[in-house]
Amino acid sequence: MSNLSPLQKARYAYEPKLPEVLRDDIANITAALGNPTKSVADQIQLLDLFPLTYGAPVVRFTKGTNPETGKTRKIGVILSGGQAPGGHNVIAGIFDALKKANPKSVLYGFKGGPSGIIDGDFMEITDEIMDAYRNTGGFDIIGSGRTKLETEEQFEKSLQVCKKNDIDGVVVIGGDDSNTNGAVLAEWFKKKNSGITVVGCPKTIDGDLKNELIETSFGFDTATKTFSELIGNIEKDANSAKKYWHFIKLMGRSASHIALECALQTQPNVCIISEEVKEKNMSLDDVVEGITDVIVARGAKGLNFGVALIPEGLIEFIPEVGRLISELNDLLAKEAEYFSTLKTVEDQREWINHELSRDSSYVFSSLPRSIKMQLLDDRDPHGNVQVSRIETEKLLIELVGEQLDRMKLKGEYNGKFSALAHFFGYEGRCAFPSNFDSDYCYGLGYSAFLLLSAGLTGYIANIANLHKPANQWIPGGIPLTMMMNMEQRHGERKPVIRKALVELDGAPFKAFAAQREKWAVNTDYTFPGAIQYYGPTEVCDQPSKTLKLEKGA
Ligand code: FBP
Repeated sequence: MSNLSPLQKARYAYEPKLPEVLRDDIANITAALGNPTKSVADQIQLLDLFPLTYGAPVVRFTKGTNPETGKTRKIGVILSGGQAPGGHNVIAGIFDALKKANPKSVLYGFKGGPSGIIDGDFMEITDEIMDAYRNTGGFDIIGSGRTKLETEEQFEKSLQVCKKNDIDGVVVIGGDDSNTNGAVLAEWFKKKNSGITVVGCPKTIDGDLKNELIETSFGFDTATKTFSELIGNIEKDANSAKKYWHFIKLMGRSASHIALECALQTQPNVCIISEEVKEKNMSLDDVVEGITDVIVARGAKGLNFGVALIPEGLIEFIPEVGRLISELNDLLAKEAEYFSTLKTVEDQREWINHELSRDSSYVFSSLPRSIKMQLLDDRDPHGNVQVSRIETEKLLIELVGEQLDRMKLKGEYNGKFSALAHFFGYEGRCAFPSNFDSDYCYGLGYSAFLLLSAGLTGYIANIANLHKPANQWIPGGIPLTMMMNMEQRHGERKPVIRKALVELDGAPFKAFAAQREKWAVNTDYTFPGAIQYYGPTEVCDQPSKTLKLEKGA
């Protein structure tokens, strides 16, 4: 192929590093079962909803034999939700483990996300196809999608597709919502005595699919390294030109893990952490004032430039806006049909204002027109506001600018303020996976196969000890129900995997909080540079700062 870059060719040849136990002959690995588990909350409701898969034990792979490993199998894999670097390596891990266990076994890829299993749209992944995607970014091998598997009709169709094609195992590579889908599908397949098992893999650049057992979701490492490279470059530019404030919104949905990790890597002047905004009950005015104070303090030192990181979910965490969004979510879910009959934006806004509570109606009216429109945009299939489409960075530039103008009039500020808005998200989702993500994902794929071959269902593949070199990693599986609780979605209580938000008493936030005042007024930028794939291990194989701090490494 002539359109291959030299790096792409080199990455094809990269051999991901596996945990020690997975390096053995696949026939010599078995699943050791731990104690029964329970969900993080709402145990009674969840037991009721998942009577067949609830409470299964945690699994660890060890030396031993599993007579089922060598069975001829047909496995189907789904890539679900937003792209995250390393997805192709999860598939490569499943593929290699499956073929090592039995070369006659077949791996199918469901095309375009969960809709592929419902519609029976799939392709066989051959050696040739697999080799063209190893260690590369993107989900283009089979495509991805955001269809939510939630109706009995969809489950039944998926079951028929698997039965018709003798598929005995399904791997769902996705985030919290997609793995919730996986758990529901596993329960359904079991209820139907189908013998078809389902396991998940923790994917999302957002880093919010983690808990005390899942140390990180794949893709977070590469995406944050990519964003940090860009932020570092912008910091260099800001410090060279000394004339712009750069407001950079970073993907991550509700959680601020990405913003926090990038702040730890680049030491910007401002980084807002949504979880802190909520905890301190800060209003939009408070957030604006906090940023303005830094601009004024720097201006007083003649530093009329800077870099501010804004997590994309911030708007939801400002308590008054959060309440507004939650009312809007319920309203738009319950009255979707009526809302769709309102043809003009003015009609929509008038009706919304009328239906909202008095406080939310006031907040809604006070927002700029563009933000109002973005808040009324379609929800994603899981009922979430699409925060990537809300231009919070521009809103903050506008509000900070107005505040500085008022201060100028009163003679309280005489510096300059010229701001540029950026949004980094899509830039990082399909980068070549870092060595960490390449290795981690390959191990996850391997583990997913081993869970299926042990006959386990309703699990998520897991690797622990990730702050150590790959040979010391500990692979296994966690029952999905263990991570679940009940939440309000589309106006109803639904079982979902609990999102991990930034913990304000966690080591990463504490490390940031201890230094941010210094970073605000000084110009202490650090320049992580581009991800390195070849070279010394301390340059190429390091996990994220968040992971290291969380593990006390
Ligand atoms: P997942 O939760 O599916 O991993 O997606 C992550 C994400 O990149 C978010 O950070 C972002 O808000 C969203 O996807 C954007 O969605 P879309 O790709 O549909 O624009």
